[in-house]
Amino acid sequence: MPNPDPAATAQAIAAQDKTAIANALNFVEDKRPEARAWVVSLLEALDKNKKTKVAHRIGFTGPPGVGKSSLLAALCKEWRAQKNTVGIIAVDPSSVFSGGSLLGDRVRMGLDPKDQGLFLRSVATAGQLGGVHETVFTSLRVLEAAYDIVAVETTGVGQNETEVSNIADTIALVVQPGSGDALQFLKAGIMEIPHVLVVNKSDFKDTATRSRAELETALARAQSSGLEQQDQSWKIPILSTSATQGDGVADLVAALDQHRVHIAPQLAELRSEREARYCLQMFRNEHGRSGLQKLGGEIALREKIKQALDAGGNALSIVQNFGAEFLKLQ
Ligand SMILES: Nc1nc2c(ncn2[C@@H]2O[C@H](COP(=O)(O)OP(=O)(O)O)[C@@H](O)[C@H]2O)c(=O)[nH]1
Ligand SMILES: [Mg+2]
Repeated sequence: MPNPDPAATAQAIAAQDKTAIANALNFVEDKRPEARAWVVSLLEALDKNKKTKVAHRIGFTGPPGVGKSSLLAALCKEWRAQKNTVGIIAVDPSSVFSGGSLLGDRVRMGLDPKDQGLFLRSVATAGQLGGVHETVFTSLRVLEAAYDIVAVETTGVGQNETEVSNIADTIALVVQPGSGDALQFLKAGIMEIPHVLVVNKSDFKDTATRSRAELETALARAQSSGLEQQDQSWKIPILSTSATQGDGVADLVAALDQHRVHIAPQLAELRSEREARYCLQMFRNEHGRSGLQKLGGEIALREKIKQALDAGGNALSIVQNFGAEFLKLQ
């Protein structure tokens, strides 16, 4: 079967055609060179008919089992009630969105599988987080051509958070009561990354209150001991939610929205900065330190990437082009 026409696919995506969107995501996840070339054409076509409304890119991260998927399902209901359309990618093999019980899960979570304004996709990690994240950003680019809010769920601590911070405008870190997660996060030095902290399972009343207090202390201590917070003018809120009972979900929606409004004046700048970091990281994943050195070192390459981005190039083709340049020098 011939590949679909990228321009026609771009239009179908903008019209929220779920078959076209799913198809495009299949191409994005396909590592073969011809698939990549098709995706580059698609991204160019998507860039040509940009929406006037810029989508909010949100990352949800945290250990497995804390309720990220459940929380996203609850958020979806709230967002849809507010007439926002939503596209979600869960990078998590155990996600409630995944597997054969997909439909059943959605119904159980109270999400309408026929809802035109809601798209859920899960990506199996297969132990290859770095690899998955390479495609997630491109997948988000596809989804944001169709929807108002695009969210990605990732599991884990450390590396994943750093990676997701190159992709999303707003990062929510989700923890659960009684696990001591908050303190671990501080030790791992990743407290600088999230913009919103969520203690889910607030229905575990006492431990939830204790965890929240623990998190508040930990955050205050980290901030006073000079731990870098990327954006000093943003006060990181700590929210308690119960995904299963719906408590605090509206407040979380409001907090995420407040962060979107807060960053709006610098959004273009923040995104281009992050996109350059993301390109650099993809290049490093593929070609290692020797690749970086061959192309003049990290700082020089980042500058070249920025120029290519400013000239309107998309991340995928930029990384490909520098990859080709490096291979020629081999
Ligand atoms: N009691 C309670 N259980 C929850 C809550 N949120 C999620 N769970 C349960 O926690 C388990 C893991 O949830 P899931 O959303 O898959 O977590 P994820 O791995 O972070 O995506 C499931 O059994 C959920 O039903 C909550 O707010 N309260
Ligand atoms: Mg999950």
